[in-house]
Amino acid sequence: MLTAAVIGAGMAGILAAIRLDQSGIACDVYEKGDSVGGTWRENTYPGIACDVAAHWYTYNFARNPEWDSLMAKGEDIRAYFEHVASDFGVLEKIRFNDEVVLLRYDAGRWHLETASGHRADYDIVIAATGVLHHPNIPDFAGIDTFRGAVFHSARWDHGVPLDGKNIGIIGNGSTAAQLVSALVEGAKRLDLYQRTAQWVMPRDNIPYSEEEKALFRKDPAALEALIRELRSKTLNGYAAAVIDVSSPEYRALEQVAQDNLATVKDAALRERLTPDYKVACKRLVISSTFYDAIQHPNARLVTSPIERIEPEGVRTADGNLHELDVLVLATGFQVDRFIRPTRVIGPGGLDLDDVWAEGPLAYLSMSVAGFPNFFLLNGPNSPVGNFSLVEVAQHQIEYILQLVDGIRTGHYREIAATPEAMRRFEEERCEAAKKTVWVTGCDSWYLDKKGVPASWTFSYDRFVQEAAHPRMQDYETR
Ligand code: N01
Repeated sequence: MLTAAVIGAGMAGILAAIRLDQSGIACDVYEKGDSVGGTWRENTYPGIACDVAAHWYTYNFARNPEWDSLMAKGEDIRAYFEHVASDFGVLEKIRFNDEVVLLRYDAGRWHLETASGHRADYDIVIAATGVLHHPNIPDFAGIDTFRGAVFHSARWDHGVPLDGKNIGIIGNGSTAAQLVSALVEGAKRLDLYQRTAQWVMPRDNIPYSEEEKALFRKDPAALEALIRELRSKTLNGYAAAVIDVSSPEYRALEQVAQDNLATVKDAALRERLTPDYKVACKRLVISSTFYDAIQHPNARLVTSPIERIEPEGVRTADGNLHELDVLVLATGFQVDRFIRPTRVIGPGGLDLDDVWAEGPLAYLSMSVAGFPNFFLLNGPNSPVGNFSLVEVAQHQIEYILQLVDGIRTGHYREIAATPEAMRRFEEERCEAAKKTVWVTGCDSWYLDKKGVPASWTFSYDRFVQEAAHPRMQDYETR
């Protein structure tokens, strides 16, 4: 029986474990944390929710008729993944609290080592380590001198009281927008330190009635019809818009964001909230509450650049000291890490860190030339954006299982993308990037060091088509 190691027990790792098991491949899952859920375990900040429709953000073999509203709370999503992992027998396969530090390909197998010294060999490795995983903690001068509590949004300290406190939030991405909405009411004062204004799309979080939930329980076809509708609305609107700024879909998207901004009553505040780049160049903030929250009497938008952190609070370039009790770094993530810092050494000592020295690449986001039987879920250049990464991972695991099937049936022992396929994919991807909104004059986590979008730059349909069946001529087998 073939054996596989899955790295990470978040949404994609749970999926991989289930599908490997169903395909007759024995697998162990390695998880450095103490529970499943990945990003939904790590991000527990007040107000956390998924701005992708909850029903679409589920595995197609484990739908959940119980969602309370269009977009689910973080804790409910985490509970969903915990349930699925338990129901499908994944929990027993997981080695918790042990980080994989080394993967070395030797004599046709992957040798794995963990931080605790555990060792094991596998035929196949699937990296399901997530994208938004390693917090980006900017090096603010004086941050160590701050007398209050300071933490990153993905490392929330629930022991720190917030009610009646002066709270500062640095950054104004999707995380900060949710935080501001959740905290402004209870805070004495809430400062939002904005370096670059964001476009905000309104989306009401419509609740599902008990009747609707009863219907979804009784009639899975009705639930599937709803998911098809949610999916096509996003794919025909947002996903089509961002890859072509001259499209009618893009103009429609632009209009909604501009109309939303126009609802900010105070002209001076509106001016400061107005981005100087195109709608959706950065990932859209989806929120029907953010503009109200930032206009709340407790809220202050601070746009003077941060000069340093002092014991009492934040000193900005205009000379003002903003006294704070709590400082939250909603400053995003290092998005080019993927499986790293785990060392991955392929045949002949090829080091993944060297191959990715200029930035992470993978053929169709799943296979790296020179690294046989090593696959990634939601890897480099994978589709990201305001749509379901669960669905993306599902397409990818089915593709990977097709590649693995050739090993299982003895057609070959090893498989990896050819260097030529990787090169061609990357060239086409960079060419397609030129038409996307992400390169129209803003900085964002979508762009790599060279300013090229690190994500899937083609249509979502193309992703679905490419992921349907491997083109075997793009693979080297032995
Ligand atoms: O992080 P971000 P995020 N000084 O990278 C600022 C997903 N997500 O955690 O724009 C001052 O978007 C930075 O400023 P600037 C979603 O995919 C999903 O909010 O670079 N400011 C920016 O404002 C999202 O896109 C949900 O000028 C600094 C902010 O920090 C992704 O996570 C909810 C700074 C970082 O914004 C990341 O979102 C939440 C510095 N030195 C998140 N460094 C869903 O609902 C950085 N900033 C699915």
